[in-house]
Amino acid sequence: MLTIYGVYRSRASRNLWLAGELGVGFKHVPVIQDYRKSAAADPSWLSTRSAEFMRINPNGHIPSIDDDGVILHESLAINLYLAKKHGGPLAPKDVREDGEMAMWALWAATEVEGRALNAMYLRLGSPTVAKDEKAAAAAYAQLKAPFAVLDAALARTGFLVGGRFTVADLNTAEICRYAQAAPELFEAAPNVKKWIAACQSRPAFKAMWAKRDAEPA
Ligand SMILES: N[C@@H](CCC(=O)N[C@@H](CS)C(=O)NCC(=O)O)C(=O)O
Repeated sequence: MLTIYGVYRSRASRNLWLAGELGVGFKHVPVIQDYRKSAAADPSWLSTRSAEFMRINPNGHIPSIDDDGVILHESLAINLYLAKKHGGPLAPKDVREDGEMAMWALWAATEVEGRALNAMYLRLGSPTVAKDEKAAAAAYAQLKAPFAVLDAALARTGFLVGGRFTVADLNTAEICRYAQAAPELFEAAPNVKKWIAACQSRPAFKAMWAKRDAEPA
């Protein structure tokens, strides 16, 4: 049995979306970020720093999974593992595609994720960051170059690996989602705009998103 730890309003969304794509049954344990534990829908929800969850993930971060005793952390690594375990079109068909999917996961995490989150907090504000539109615009400008790289990669087939929707698209789209408070970035990268719309129109994304919306903000 697969258990996914982490509320929908977290990077666990990546794993919850993928489980839906794969049609894999799972138990969901809604562990919530410690800094917003007052938003828990139910007092039984664990927080990321609770002793019980820290025994699962000593980093005190969500998501984690327990897949029949295989305990993994790191949302993108979890998705690469689940895709390979269950196979099918989302998974790599050979070692070359495996390398390409790992490359895109690391690319999105290192070239896009930190910048996109920082820029989003500056544009929209967060519990710890005050809104600052000038700083937000400067932060979004740092994403122009990686978005141009992504746009070029999508130009031929509209997907990142193997000419079909795979876990590489899912992982990368979930990270690029953090930049969607900046429509100007997507206007400048039409292939990225079309690709993320296609990713987010998938039934499994919509099902995940509906559950995320139903969670307390
Ligand atoms: N690189 C990790 C990042 C995990 C992470 O920072 N998760 C956030 C939620 S999206 C978290 O647990 N924050 C709560 C906390 O630090 O207490 C991954 O992709 O899984």
